[in-house]
Amino acid sequence: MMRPLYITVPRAAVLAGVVLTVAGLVAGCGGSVNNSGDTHPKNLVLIPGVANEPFYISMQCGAQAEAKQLGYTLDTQAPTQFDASLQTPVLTGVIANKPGAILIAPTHAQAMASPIKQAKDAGIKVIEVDTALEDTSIALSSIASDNVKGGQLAAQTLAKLVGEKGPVLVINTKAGTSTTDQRAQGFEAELKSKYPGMTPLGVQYNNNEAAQAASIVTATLAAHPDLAGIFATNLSSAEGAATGLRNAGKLGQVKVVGFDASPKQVQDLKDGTVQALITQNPGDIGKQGVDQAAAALEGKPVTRKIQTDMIALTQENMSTNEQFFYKSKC
Ligand code: T6T
Repeated sequence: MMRPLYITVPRAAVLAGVVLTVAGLVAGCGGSVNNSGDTHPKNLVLIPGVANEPFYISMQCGAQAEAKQLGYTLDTQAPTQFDASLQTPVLTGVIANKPGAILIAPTHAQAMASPIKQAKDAGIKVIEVDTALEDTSIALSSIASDNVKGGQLAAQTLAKLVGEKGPVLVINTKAGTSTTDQRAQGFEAELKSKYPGMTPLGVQYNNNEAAQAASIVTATLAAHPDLAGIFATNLSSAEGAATGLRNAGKLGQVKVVGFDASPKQVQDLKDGTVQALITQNPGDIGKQGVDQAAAALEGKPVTRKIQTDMIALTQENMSTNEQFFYKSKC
């Protein structure tokens, strides 16, 4: 049976309308849509990977404080999930408002290139915070941890914990996330070159959902009851890995090195549920992102690549490194 044409056409039109409405609403949050060709040079917008997540909240706190200090306003607009299809309409709405600069954590190294290029083409200064695009010609500056090195540090830390032997698993978030892909690469390369006694079981993806990370642990333990260690490449992977081990009654027996330091992760470290956390400095990423945006807007020199601190937190050193714990509010 032939499908009536009107179903297809209006659907496309309705969809376009929905996108415009969402963009308009998002734009509305930051003020009225700017129809002139000019940008608002004193307005900055931060677009994190996902809303309400301690890593990005800490980044926002650092960015907000610095913006205030330098005489800029900073608005934050975030997608509800870490997904390029949800981050794109948020970005489109922000572009319509023509802020002077956008600080963005691209949720996908390739899929976000074309929407972010639209910001650049609209005359908006683009600064990458944390994650980055594969195409390095779009953003003026990228501020992030050295994620390959973070993965290597995780491998060294896990090697000590497991006595340099046994099967080890990597739980990653979503393929195409520049940061966590680099952490997994750094980890695997370090194992290969320095720890022949440790057997990599490969990388599994949790779609940035802690519950999926917990299921991965359950399934891996069923196939490999001798699992020695887990490298969890970010907050959701590490929180979920701890839950999976708790459910399986394997806490302490399987060692976990996680990335990030959310309040739950810090509690898991205190309790001995996980043994180490490679923490980043998201507040500094936000602060330096604002500094670079301001420099670009004021015609001052901009630094293309800036690397921020990371440390391996353990039960022994955590009390003297509380400044590395992530925040739930500013
Ligand atoms: O690990 C951080 C961030 O660096 C990464 O790019 C995505 O995940 C986090 O936001 C933690 O959830």
